[in-house]
Order: sequence, then C-alpha cells, then structure tokens
Amino acid sequence: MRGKLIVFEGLDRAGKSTQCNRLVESLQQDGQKVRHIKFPDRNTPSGQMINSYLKGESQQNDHVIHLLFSMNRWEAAPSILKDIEEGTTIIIDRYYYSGCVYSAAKNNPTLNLKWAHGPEEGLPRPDICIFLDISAEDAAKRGGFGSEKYENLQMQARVRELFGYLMQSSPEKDDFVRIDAAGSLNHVQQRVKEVVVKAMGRVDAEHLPLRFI
Ligand code: NYM
Ligand code: MG
Repeated sequence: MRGKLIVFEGLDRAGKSTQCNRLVESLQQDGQKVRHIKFPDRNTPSGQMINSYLKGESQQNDHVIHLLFSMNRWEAAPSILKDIEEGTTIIIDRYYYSGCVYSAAKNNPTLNLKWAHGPEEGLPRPDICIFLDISAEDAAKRGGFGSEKYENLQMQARVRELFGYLMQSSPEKDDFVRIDAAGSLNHVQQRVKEVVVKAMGRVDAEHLPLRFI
C-alpha cells in the first residue's frame, strides 16, 4: 500500500508542530513508516533566502518570495513522491495552502489567490489537510507572536479569513478537516488521530491514487 500525504495548516501559534510530533509518534507506535517534514525547509538554498526574509534580514518583492516558497516545495517533491510510492506516510507542517494564503493576505493587487496557486500546480496533493483552527486573538495570547514577518494580529486575521475561503469555496475545499485548536492538547490530539486514521483507511479501502494539485 502506498504512503499517505497528510498536511497540517493553521495560523502561527495554532499548535501545528506539537500536533505533528504527537501524530508522528502515535503512527510510529502503530507500526507505520512515517516521515515528518516542514515547510519552509530552511536548510536548502531557497530555504536560507526565505529564512533571512522572514527574519527581516533581507527584502524580496511579494512575487519573488512567493516563488521561493514554492520552489522550496518543488525541491522536496521528488523525495515525497518516492517515499509515498514505497509506503512511507509523509506528515507535513504547512504546505501550499499556507503558500497561497500568506501571499494573498498581503493584499498586493497583482498577487491574489489565483496567481498564488499557479506555481503550486503539479505538486503532490494531500490526502487530507487538517486545519487547526484558532482565532488570531487566541493565537496572540499563547505567549504572543514571535518577531518574524507576518506574525502580527492584522496579518493573522486576514490569513484566517483566506483559509476560511479555501475551506468553503475553493476546488480543494474537500481536502480540509477543521479541528478546533482552542481545546486541550490531548483533546486536539485525539481528534487529529481519529480524522487521520479514517482518511488513511479510506485511501487503502478505495485504493485511491495520489493526486496532484
Ligand atoms: N509561509 C509558509 C509562507 O508565507 N508561505 C509558505 O509557503 C509557507 C510554507 O512562513 N508565518 C509563512 C508562514 C509562517 C512563516 O513558517 C514560517 P513557520 O511554520 O512558522 O516556520
Ligand atoms: Mg511561525
């Protein structure tokens, strides 16, 4: 059986890293082969440019930084495909949904969701995307946002609105399961596991092929 592609999305401070780690551990305990990755991958050359932009150490125009984030995913795509083919499930902390939404949230008149989607087309499409939902205000209460670009209330509120649009009206809307992330870590973890086990089971039972964006 092929591996599955499972993505976590959400605002900064929604708890994605914690829930990714817990899911990886839990699936491994079930005897599954799992690889955990994260975008942006700050270690590759494109990732180093992204890192310096996010930290405010360099400037990029909105379109260029968008393409760098996309490039960062394309660099990883062959190894994702190979693992999935060989039966390893990939859990990703942020993917192209963040790519589209954060770029479009800047309200640049020539960079809307449609433009942002273009460079992502052809990447492997998730079997499921778990949106850990938290309000921008609650996110800010969790020890506050950091100092990186985009980590402010106004931007996060706009990001959440656009995620809402993706989940309701985009062609990808059925990829999403929204989980309320304001609850306890253990409760969220349980919900995540239920949702993931169901989605993975469905791929196997119906022999669903991996799709592409
Ligand atoms: N981000 C992340 C984007 O703007 N576009 C993308 O394609 C991706 C994957 O980078 N605020 C933004 C969202 C985050 C920031 O991610 C760094 P993280 O998960 O906080 O390290
Ligand atoms: Mg962050």
